[in-house]
Amino acid sequence: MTRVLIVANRLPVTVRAVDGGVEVQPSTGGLATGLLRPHEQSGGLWIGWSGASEELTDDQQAALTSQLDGLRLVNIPLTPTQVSRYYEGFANGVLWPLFHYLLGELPLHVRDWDAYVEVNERFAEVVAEHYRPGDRIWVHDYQLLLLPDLLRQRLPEARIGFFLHIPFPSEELFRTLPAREALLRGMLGADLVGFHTPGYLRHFASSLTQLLGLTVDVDRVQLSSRDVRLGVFPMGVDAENFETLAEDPAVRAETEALKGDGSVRLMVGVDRLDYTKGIPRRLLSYEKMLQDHPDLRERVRLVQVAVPSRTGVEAYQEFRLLVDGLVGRINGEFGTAHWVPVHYIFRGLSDTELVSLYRAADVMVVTPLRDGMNLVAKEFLAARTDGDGVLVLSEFAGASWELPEALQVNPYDVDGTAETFHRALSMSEEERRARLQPLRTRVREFDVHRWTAAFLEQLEQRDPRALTSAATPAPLDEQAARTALTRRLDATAELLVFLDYDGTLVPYAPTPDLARPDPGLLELLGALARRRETAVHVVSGRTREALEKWLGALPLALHAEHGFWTRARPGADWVAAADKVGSWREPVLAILRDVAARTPGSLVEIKSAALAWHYRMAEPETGARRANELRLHLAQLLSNQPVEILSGNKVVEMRPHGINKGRIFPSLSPERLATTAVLAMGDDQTDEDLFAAMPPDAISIRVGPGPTRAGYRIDGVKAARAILESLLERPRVTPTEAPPRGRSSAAPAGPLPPVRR
Ligand code: ADQ
Repeated sequence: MTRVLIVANRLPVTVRAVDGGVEVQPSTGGLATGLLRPHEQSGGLWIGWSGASEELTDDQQAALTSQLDGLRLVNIPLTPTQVSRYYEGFANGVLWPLFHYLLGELPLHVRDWDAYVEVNERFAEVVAEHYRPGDRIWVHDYQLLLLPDLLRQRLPEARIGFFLHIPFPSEELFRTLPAREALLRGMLGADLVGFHTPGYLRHFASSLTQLLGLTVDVDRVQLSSRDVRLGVFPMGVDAENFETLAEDPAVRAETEALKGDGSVRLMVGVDRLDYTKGIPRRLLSYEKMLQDHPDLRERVRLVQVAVPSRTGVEAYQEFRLLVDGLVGRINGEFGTAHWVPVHYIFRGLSDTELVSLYRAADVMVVTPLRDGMNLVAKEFLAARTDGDGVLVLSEFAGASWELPEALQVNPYDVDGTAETFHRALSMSEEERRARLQPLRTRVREFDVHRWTAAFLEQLEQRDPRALTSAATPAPLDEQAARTALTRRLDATAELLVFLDYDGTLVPYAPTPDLARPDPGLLELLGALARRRETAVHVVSGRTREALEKWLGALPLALHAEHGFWTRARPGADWVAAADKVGSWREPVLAILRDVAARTPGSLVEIKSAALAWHYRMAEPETGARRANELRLHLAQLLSNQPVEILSGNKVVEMRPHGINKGRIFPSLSPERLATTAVLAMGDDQTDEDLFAAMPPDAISIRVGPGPTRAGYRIDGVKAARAILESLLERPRVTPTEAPPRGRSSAAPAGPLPPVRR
């Protein structure tokens, strides 16, 4: 079986320094349980920090390593400074509150970024040291957002998955982070990025669009050399284990003891003591319920368990005092000699204690202000083999979209939550059972093992639409393109060059009119066209007028509107490829004008044969959405018309059928082809027609990202121009196998003789 390398901030153990050595205890958290199976079955490694923050002696360190080795765990020791800056400072002090929408908990001045980078790099080094080809790497959570890309740089071929256990916040909030772009790029190093809910995936996709300008196609992001898939994998619990525990005699006995004679109803809350979990507002709602419904006094009890957590972070120390104060206030105000309204436990519970509470609860209250998933809610459901009990669940817990039959509350609405608490306590047994049953079924079906398997299976699969699929070999890089070009030039006598304009020779400008050629480009094209035995064609979607105005004086062949119009040489007439067909134009133009009016920053371009709607300056998400709607609408409208709908780079274009850039390639005899080097460069979908029409020996180059049939890919306009310049550095020499010079001066046997001097 393929080895899985699990990489998480923490190893699934607790380490304690003891006299003369260390004590290593396995931990039983949700993540540890879920991942233990692939860890054991795949024979892989788990790489992370042991949690020991104090400096261990050399002997203790050696004892620790040897014990961890036996469990196939690899420790990444952190210094006390790293713990305080990377872990408590940046990960828990900045990312944690921000990703949970709690900006008020952020420090005024964020200073620990460098420590976060340093530790992520340290993780990358250790993982790379242990990596063997064929291993799958699965990186976990917000402490390691940079790691996927750091690994990609070291291990370009590795299959890397990343899962985020906490929410991914809305783009509006995420963008407040100074290091926002670096964090997104870090995550994009993975092949598969997983989230608990579709909402988090949407927020991430929208951040990629708004902050990095990337296009996300539902669940896939196209980078220049590979695709990244996005997926939703709601994490589950080990339901079977909770069911077994629930039937344990010790649990049954404890449950009976907790219930007593049934005269006092039990509400239960179980959380880490964390400000995201909503404990203070939960207490206020409970207090409000006691105020509004005095009949409940002495007849209800809230058991609130809080495990100490992140006690080194200042915000958590203050938070503890707040909770202590509220508990004291409610107990002081409502308590009697016979009754304590809030039973507060500040420690971790054993499994038996925990499951007994789940079983004894009349109402389980899970009301976080924000929570990636929340496993407590699912553990409660799994434990309720008796089919009874009510779950009150915050709509801001990731679990809420999977558990709609729970009583959902907005935890910020203290009064509303108080009323829901009351409703939960008053619910009939029939309704309680009817609601619980589907919830339990879902928790049993989608348990933690299914979660792990689903993620790993998807990581294993190749995306059928990916650029790197076996059917289309991945394009080679700039260096390979140059080598191939040199080799081809050495073996041939003539050179034919086909160049797209926008995005290839000049960068995109806010409006089409602003993308005029700079003097450097004019000089480059002029020199290239004057190169011996060389013909240069510029083939663009632009109008005749634009090309004539900007490039007309150069000795180039120009092709406007994707090859609808052609001008063979300066001063020659523009020739149309077909009659202008037009019955579809008027209604389409009216639609485009309407869309442009409703989409600020977009505009309509009217060409003689084609119509285009450009949305480069529109707000990216609105633009992309309108483009989709437009394509769908036009596809229906034009289904029986001789019109093609094209999606270019931030443009939707309609043009007569059969007119595309591919048609301009002259038909050359096989002998002529053998002695002609052909180079084609373009950056968008319309250039794919050009590449498709190229002979097998041609060097076709895609400029920038996107799926392509081209043999090579380069970064952008700068690289494209550099390739053209390199042609000038290689003066034409007649190779021995090339035909005599006189022959090459004859016009090629095609409709469009290349321009030559
Ligand atoms: P957490 O924030 O830790 O996890 P949660 O999902 O509720 O939150 O898991 C807590 C775990 O700790 C549960 O297994 C629970 O049983 C246990 N626990 C809590 N209080 C306890 C107590 N007093 N005694 C003993 N055990 C206790 C992060 C995200 C979550 C996400 C998980 C998994 O914040 O949103 O669900 O990761 O992805």
